[in-house]
Amino acid sequence: PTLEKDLLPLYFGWFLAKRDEDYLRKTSHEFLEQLGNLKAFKKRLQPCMFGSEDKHKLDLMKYFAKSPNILHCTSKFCDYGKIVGSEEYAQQEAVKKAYSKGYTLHLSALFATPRTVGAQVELTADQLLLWPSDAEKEVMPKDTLPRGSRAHITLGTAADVQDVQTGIDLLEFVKLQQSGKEGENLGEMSGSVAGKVSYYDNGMWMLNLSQKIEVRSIFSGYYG
Ligand code: ACK
Repeated sequence: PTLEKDLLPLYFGWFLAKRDEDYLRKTSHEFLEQLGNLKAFKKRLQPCMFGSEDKHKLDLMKYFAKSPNILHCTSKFCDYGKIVGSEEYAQQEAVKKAYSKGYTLHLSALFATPRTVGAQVELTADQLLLWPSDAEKEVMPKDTLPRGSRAHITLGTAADVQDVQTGIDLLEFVKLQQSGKEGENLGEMSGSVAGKVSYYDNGMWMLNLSQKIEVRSIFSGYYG
């Protein structure tokens, strides 16, 4: 029997190798711990923001209650083919060729908002070939943001927030940066999360890593 059509996954993306996934989860915890302990962070907490009813009991790890089972960077969300353009995406030569191949992802920043915590992924030219041309427009139709600006790894979300929000939050940072707002420089982090911390209002924090984190990944589809 011949299959008429390939099965389409829930999404295509880069899936982190186990050891690098473990390392990134640890790094994420370190980021949240240092952020929670930052004087400037506590000072700028709005009532109830980040579950801060009691400033002395603030626990960001608890606040970001959910974390994806498999850390990944989504390239194309297909919803098993229900999303328009999924079939076309899957049929692209570049996508077929890349399937099951190894890629190194470069993480340039970690960020936290009252909704999500994530890593910013800087896609290489090779990786951009697998990036849908409408990914940014989908979220911000009125803006022209650089291709690949939405590329991210979701590290955690607040209790009632969906994973898709992480890329939307990242685009909010990028949009502010594009309009010349660099954020308020409010200190530094050290160790595995060394870098400068910037604040962008409304509880939006970004750590620009002084050294990019590199993680190994496999480009594939998730069918679960
Ligand atoms: O963290 P993420 O990129 O956000 O990884 C998950 C993955 O697909 C499985 O749910 C992402 N996702 C969910 N809905 C959408 C959507 N409408 N557009 C783009 N990505 C999505 C989610």
